[in-house]
Amino acid sequence: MLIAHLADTHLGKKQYHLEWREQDFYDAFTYAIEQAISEHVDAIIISGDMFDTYKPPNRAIKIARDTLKRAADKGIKIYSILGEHDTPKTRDYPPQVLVPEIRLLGINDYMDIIEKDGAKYTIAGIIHHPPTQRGLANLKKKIKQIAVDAEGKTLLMLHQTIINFFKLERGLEIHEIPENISYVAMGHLHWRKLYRRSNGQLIAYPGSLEITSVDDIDDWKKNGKGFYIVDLSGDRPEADKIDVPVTPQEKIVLEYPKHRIMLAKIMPELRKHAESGKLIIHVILHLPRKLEASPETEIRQIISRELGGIEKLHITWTRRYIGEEDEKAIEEQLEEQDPKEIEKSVISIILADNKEPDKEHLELAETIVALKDMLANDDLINAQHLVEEIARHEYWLRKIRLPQATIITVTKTITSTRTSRPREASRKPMRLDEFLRGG
Ligand SMILES: [Mn+2]
Repeated sequence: MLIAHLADTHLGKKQYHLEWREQDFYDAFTYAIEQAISEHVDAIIISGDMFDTYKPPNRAIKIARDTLKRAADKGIKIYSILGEHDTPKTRDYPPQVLVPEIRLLGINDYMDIIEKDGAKYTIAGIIHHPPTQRGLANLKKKIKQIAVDAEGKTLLMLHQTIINFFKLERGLEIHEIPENISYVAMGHLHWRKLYRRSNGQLIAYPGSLEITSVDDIDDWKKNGKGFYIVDLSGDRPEADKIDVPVTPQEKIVLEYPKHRIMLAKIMPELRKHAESGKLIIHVILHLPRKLEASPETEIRQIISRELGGIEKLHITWTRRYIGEEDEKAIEEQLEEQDPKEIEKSVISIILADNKEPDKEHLELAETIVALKDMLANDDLINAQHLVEEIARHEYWLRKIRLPQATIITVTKTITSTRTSRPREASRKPMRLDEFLRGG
C-alpha cells in the first residue's frame, strides 16, 4: 500500500505578484503528481492548503483537474482536507468541489476504508480547526472518534500545529494523537519534519512544495522541498523523501559601505543558483541612519550583470538602519529571540500592570498575539472566534471592578486672554462617576 503524501501546495499563489511565480507553484505540483504516478502509488493525499485561497484563479483549478485526472485514470485514489487557506470564509463551497477526482474528507465524510492484498487500510482526515480552545476541543474529540472507527492500518490527515515541533500558535501535543494511527499525515508547517514515536507511529510534515516565504529558505537548503512516499504495508510505516525542484531563493546581508566586497564573495553561490534560469534574492541592507544614497540601484546592476542578464530575477529589499555599535549588538540579540515570544512577554507585562505576569496574563497575551496574526492573514472567521474568547476572559472582570468612589484628578488647562483667574471647579478633584458622566 503506497501513498504519496503532499501538503501546502498553495496552487494559485502569485508570489511577489509575479506571473512566473504563479506558474512555479503549478509546475511543482504537476512534477510531484507525475512522480507519484511513476512510483505506482495507490493513493495521493493532500493535507490541506492545496489551494492558496478558497477562491483561487480558474487556472489553478484547471491545472489541478488536468493533473489529478491523469492520476485518477491510472486508478489512483485522491484525498484531501482543507487548510486555513482553502477553507471558505463565507458560506460557500471549497474549490475542491470543482475537481471531481478529489474525495474531500473531514466535513461530513471523515474516512474511507480500502482493501489491498487482503489487508484493510483506513484513510481518514479532518479539516483545519481554529487554534482556539473550542476549536481544539472539537478537533480532539473527532480524532478520538476516528481512532475508534478506523479499521486496519490507519492514516490520518490533519492541518494543524503540533506544539512539540513548532510554536506558531496553539495546537496538538504528540501524546494527544491515539497510538493506533500508523501514519499522521500533517499539513500546515511549511518545513519538512519526520518524527517516529517509540510505538512506531510516524508523524510527518512534507512541508510546502515551493518556497512560500523567506522563512522557508533555511529548511529548503537543509532538507529540500517535496513530498513523501509512504509504505503502509509493513509492521511499521516507512516514508521516503521525494524532492521537487523549486526556484532557488537566497537571503543575503550586505553592510554599507562594504556591500561590494560582500556581494563579490557571495556571487559564486548566486551564480550556481542562477543556472536554473530563475532566482529570487532577499537583500537585507545594513545602512547608517543618515545615508542619503540608495545603494539598491547599484547592487541590482551588479547582480544582473554578474548573472549574465538572467531573465527571471526578483530581488526583495529590507533596510536596517545601524547607528552605533551597540545598536547593532541589540539588533543581533533580538534576531536570536523568537519575535512572537517577545510580543507575548511585552503584552503579558502590560496586562500585569508592569508586575511579574502570572499564568493568566501569559495565556491571554498568547491569545492576543494569535489574534494579531489572524488579522494580518485576513483570517476573519478564526479572528472572530478569538475575539470572543478574549472578551469572555475573566481577566477583564477583575480589571474593570474598581473600588467605589475612586477619586481621580482632572485638571483642565484654561487658556483665556481675558482673565488669568482659574475657575474653581477645574481644580477640584472629581469622582470617577462624575467624570464619566461628563461632570
Ligand atoms: Mn500552508
